[in-house]
Amino acid sequence: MDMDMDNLDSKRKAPRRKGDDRVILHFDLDCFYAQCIENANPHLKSVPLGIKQKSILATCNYVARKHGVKKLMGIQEAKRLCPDLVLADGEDLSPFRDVSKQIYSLLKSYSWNGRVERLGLDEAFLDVTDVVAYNLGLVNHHCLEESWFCLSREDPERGFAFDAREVKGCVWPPDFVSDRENEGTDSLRLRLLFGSHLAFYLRQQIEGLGYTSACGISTNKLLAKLAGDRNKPRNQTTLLSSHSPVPFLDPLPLRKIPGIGSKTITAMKSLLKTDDDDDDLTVHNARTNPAVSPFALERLLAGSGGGGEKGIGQKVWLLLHGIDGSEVKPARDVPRQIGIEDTYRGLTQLSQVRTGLVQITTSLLRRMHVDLLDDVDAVTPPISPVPTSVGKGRWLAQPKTLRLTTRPYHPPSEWDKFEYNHGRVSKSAVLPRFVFDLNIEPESIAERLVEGTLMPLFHSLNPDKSKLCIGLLNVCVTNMDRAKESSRGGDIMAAFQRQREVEEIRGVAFADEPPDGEEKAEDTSDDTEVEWVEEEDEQDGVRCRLCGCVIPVFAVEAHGRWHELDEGWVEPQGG
Ligand code: TTP
Ligand code: MG
Repeated sequence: MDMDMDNLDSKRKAPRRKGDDRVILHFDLDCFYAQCIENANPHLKSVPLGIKQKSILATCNYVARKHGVKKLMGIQEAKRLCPDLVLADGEDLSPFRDVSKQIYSLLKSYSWNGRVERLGLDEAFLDVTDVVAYNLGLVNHHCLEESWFCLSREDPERGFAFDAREVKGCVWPPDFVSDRENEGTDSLRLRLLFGSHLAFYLRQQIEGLGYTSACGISTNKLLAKLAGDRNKPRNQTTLLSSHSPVPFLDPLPLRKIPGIGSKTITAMKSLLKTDDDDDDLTVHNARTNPAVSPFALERLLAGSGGGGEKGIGQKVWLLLHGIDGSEVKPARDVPRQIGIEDTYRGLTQLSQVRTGLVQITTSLLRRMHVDLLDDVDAVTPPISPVPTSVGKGRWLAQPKTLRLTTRPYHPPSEWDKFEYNHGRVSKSAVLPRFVFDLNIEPESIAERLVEGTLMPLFHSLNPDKSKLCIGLLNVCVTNMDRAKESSRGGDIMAAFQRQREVEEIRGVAFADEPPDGEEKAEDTSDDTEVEWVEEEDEQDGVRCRLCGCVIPVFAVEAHGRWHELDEGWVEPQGG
């Protein structure tokens, strides 16, 4: 044990940087929901605009931000600061998801290695190491100002002209001076410089769709994301510190570091023996304090009661030094699951539940058409005033399972007693096959699904009708059955049918319509959702266990829903 301690404590030395050979871009759309609404209503672009969800602003445009209005601010406070604030409803997330998918598809189309990872609805990482390396190999070092950036290996004319003497956009540190004479032909600076021009080009393409963005360019995901935050909106920042990112990170509040959540901050405070406000606790405080070491962090975070995974101490220590080896995950053309939910101020009647379920299920079917059909013409254009009617196209994947989740309503007076997800329960059933019939209107399918499957699931989750008071309904399809490669050019539905027959023989149950949803249902207690914790020092807010942000109590629901948007694209927590 002592040997281990010595060994680990010797690692308190600043870790050596390795893996600076990547070029990673991080895109973050500016005031995303607000831009979506503005594009549908261009007259709103010049006025202060807030996007309302229940009693808070999910976001606001930059005109409103000039008046001091902020994301997740209460409506009353925002109106006080900016009486002219125009409010638009942001309850229906479908338009935002549509735009998100459109922008993600655009970014994917420029990737050679398929490493395009979505983060929430409006952020994406791209690993463009290969594109940059290819272009570095082509560049004429004697005529850098007239360079050509090739976007395709097959078609040399597909690309754009650029000046390879200068980094495009902002750089950090702002006074960076390059030693061009001695840097060689494949220096870190040159690679990042190429990355900056590609980032600018991609931002212009996104602007072609009507959306401005910020971008960070660096050698890993952590640094790219933090670099992009430096100059917002409609800008980009390349982190050029060739020796160490430590001076870039040191002044940042610890809570700004992705991967450092509330548990780590609490552990850090106990090591530093401080009660300082989280905003005052910087990376520098943590990194330079002798009490903080990989071992000390491991003991607190992974040891008994800590609950973190093994190696978390070292991981946090590396993050403090700007080292993040995590890969940009390959893009998936089909999400793992698709879920839609809504929150309510206590539904007490079964008829209200049924109406809520039909609404959610109709949105879910529309979402399945957008995400799972391969015919782009089949879907409504983003922010269309006309809802999608019957879809066309072929299913890329068909989910096999339908899951219903409910949670009781907790009035604000009880929020100090219960965690956000207190009382959350789930049950699943086989997803009936009529759902994939593209000749039936989604509304009719939704009605049938609610009557035949979702209401029976609801009854089994909430047997006591006298105590009915529902605060959340979530309907989710999962367990994706992908079309087989061999079916390309053939009949995809037939391929699904064959696959199902094979699986039936193996003993996997499929039913076109379960006669009784309850009978078919299985318990899938869902512990992968957002968790919230009350902390004594946080009088005004609740800390999110996922991202570490302190959220005003009234904004908890909206923030929780925002995390749950990731459901379809992000690995389950701890998974
Ligand atoms: P963000 O990227 O955090 O915010 P933003 O794009 O509005 O603004 P910025 O220019 O600072 O990037 O989140 C993206 C969208 O997600 C945002 O438009 C609204 C929504 N959202 C929520 O609904 N709840 C939340 O708690 C947060 C943080 C965002
Ligand atoms: Mg954003």
